[in-house]
Amino acid sequence: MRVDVVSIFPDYLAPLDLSLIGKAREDGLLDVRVHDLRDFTHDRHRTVDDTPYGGGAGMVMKPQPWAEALDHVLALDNPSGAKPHLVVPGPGGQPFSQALARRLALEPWLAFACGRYEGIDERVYEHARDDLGLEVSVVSLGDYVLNGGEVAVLAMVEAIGRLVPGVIGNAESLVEESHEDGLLEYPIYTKPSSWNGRDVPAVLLSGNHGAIAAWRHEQRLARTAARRPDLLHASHATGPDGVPVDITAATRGDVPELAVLLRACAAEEAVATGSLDVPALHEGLDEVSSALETSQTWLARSAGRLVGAVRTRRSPDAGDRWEISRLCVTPDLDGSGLDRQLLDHAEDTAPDGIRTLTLEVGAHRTDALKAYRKAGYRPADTPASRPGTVVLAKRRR
Ligand code: 6GU
Repeated sequence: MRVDVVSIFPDYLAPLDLSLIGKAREDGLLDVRVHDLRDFTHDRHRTVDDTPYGGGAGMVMKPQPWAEALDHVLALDNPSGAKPHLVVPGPGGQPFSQALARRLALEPWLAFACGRYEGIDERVYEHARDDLGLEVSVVSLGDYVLNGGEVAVLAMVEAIGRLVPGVIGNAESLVEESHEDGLLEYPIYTKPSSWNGRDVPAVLLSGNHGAIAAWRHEQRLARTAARRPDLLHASHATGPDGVPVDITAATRGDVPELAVLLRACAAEEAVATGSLDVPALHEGLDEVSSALETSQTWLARSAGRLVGAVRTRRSPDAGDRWEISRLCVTPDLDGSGLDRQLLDHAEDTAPDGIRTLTLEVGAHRTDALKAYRKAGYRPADTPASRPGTVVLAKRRR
């Protein structure tokens, strides 16, 4: 992976030479290049900032040095043939997460633009998107304010870099870690078994691997409940076949994976009905992406893998009706209860004022019809949108 960082404090990024990331650079797995923004100024004072139009506190980074710096980065030799994904760290961005790190780790080339002061002139973002054709993401480490993006870049490059194949020798150590599956890590111990009057939990010395795994899972749940209750969805306690499932809102980066999942479910339905008149079958990347604007899509992930999805929206015809659609689960989790979890989630996220929940389902899908009946759905008098399907409805408590 190629990484370019532009900053007015290039020395700040010196730690990228150390430890695992430094080793990955030596091994040729990461090609990290740091650039000084001031090299792209032309005045004696190497000025990169100026006062804000409209007034207000602080200074704003000028567009011209940034445009030249980006041109310079784009003109550098570039074996992948791709354009960089431009990441701008800032407290006003989307939250950085393990999921985002995983997506960014798939990019052949990342460029980081470290802002200072109050930030960068907005036209730099527009120029990068519209004129240079770059994907631009503003990304925040969390809800607090740093003086500049450099520390954030150190954190992000470390989190992303370690996911690049080969950077971490033991790929297994990447799996059972805090945040990979939405639970915090269990407590760990090493020798001696008794230290300062404190003993290692006996189960860990028992040699009973089943008991150890069960204890560790309990510890993960307890710890997550105590420290990060926001991460705990009901589904963790009741996950299908003991697989913890995390349900989160889909974002644009999820679209390619989501489109594949929806196609798979649609194909199954097409085969079952012998008809290609299944709307989801004809949804490509663009349709799945634009549906994110007009509806909510929820994704179920288990250990990072996309295993299910459901779409919800307020009915455009009747404002008190909540439409649930595209409920889809991977074949290996069929019958695991995940579909019911997704349905519950779709219902739980309906806003106040919703009186009726509706679903449209193929009339031949007897198993699904039975499951929806069990969940409280009954045939509705609303007309179906296509032949061979029925609309089911449920009154909201
Ligand atoms: Cl990425 N940048 C700055 N300047 N402040 C932050 C941040 C980033 N994330 C949280 N606070």
